[in-house]
Amino acid sequence: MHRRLVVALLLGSTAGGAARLAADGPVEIHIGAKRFEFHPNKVAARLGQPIVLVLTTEDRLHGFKIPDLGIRADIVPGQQARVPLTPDKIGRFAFLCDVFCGDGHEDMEGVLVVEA
Ligand SMILES: [Cu+2]
Repeated sequence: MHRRLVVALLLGSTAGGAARLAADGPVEIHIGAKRFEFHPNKVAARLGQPIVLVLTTEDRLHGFKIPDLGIRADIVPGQQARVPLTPDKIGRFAFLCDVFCGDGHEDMEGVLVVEA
C-alpha cells in the first residue's frame, strides 16, 4: 500500500516536470539597441538551456553580431529579430553592432555570459 503510493507520487512529479518544460519553451532574453548602446549590455545564459535573443531597436537599423558563436542579425525598426540559441560552451562572448550607425558606433558592444 505504502509502496504503491510512493510510485504514484514519483510518476506524478515526472509528468508534471515534462509539462512545465513543454509549456515554458526557450527563455526569451530581450535586448534593445539604440545609438550607441545595447541595453542590457550584459546578459546571462545557462549551458545547454535553449534561449531566444529578442532584439529590437529604438531608433534606426543596427546590427547584432556574436563573432565567437557565428551569430549575426539585422535589427530593423518596428520589427523583432529573434535569434534562437542553445549555448554549448561556457564563457564570455562579446556582441557588437556591425552596422555603422554614426560616431559612437564602436561603443555598441556587450557580453553574453554562459555559465554551467
Ligand atoms: Cu552601430
